[in-house]
Amino acid sequence: MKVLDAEFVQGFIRLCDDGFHQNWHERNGGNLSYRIKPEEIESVMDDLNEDKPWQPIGTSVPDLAGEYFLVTGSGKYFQNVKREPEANICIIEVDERGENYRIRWGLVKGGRPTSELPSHLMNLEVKKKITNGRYRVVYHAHPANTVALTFVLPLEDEVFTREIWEMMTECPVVFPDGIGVVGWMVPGGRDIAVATSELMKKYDVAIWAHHGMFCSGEDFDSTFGLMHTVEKAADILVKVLSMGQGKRQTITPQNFRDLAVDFKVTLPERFLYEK
Ligand code: 2HA
Ligand code: ZN
Repeated sequence: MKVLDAEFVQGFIRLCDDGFHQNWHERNGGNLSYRIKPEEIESVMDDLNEDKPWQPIGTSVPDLAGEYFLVTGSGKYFQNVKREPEANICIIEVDERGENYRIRWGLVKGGRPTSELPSHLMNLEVKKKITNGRYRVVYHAHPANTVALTFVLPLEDEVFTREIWEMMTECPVVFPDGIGVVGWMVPGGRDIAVATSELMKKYDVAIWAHHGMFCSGEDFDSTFGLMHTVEKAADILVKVLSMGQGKRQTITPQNFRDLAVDFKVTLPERFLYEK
């Protein structure tokens, strides 16, 4: 099969296009990665090349050794992925030590995988381990309301989780484990990758202060839906804060406990503090 005919590739392209239309991907902002299933890579093997050199990942991901990933290209625009996928995304193979990668398909006009490859692969490695291989998608975007909140809320997991949960009843059902936050860091390197993958051990959502958000999930729909839900709640919170009078009423800690019982989710008590 041709790579572009594969369902996982079509799903990847659709997420890029949907994200662009949400206004989350100005210029070359954001990046996406997908850990390809063995039967999926097998189905497109005839369409892969083998002439590109091995390059260092910039970090070490031994638990991803020998696996294949579909990722966006560094400096490429989400806006262009649907129009010209073979020039803007690529399939990479990770070597047997988990330290190097090579391009096996795509980026036909040149380029490298996403500048955030260390963060993507370290997050995918953590998620593979703790979900027994279920999670396959890591998505990074620059949604404006979530970024705006990093200028006015304390950069604490408990506060971000609680304030965003309060904005929409379904939030704690969609992400019962909460949200992690890191203070401002230089993007693109190993340090921010390590900090983010530490958060991914506990959460499916990590916010980078004054920059953007990372989400992880089983498939494209659930990962995009998670980003969408957090950003929608952040949009409401920005409106509430902008109205200037504070909250007159809200969802209380006991309301969350009642919700947890009926919806059969566990909500950690550290997020249900008295204010
Ligand atoms: O430009 O979003 O974090 C791509 C990015 C880097
Ligand atoms: Zn970014």
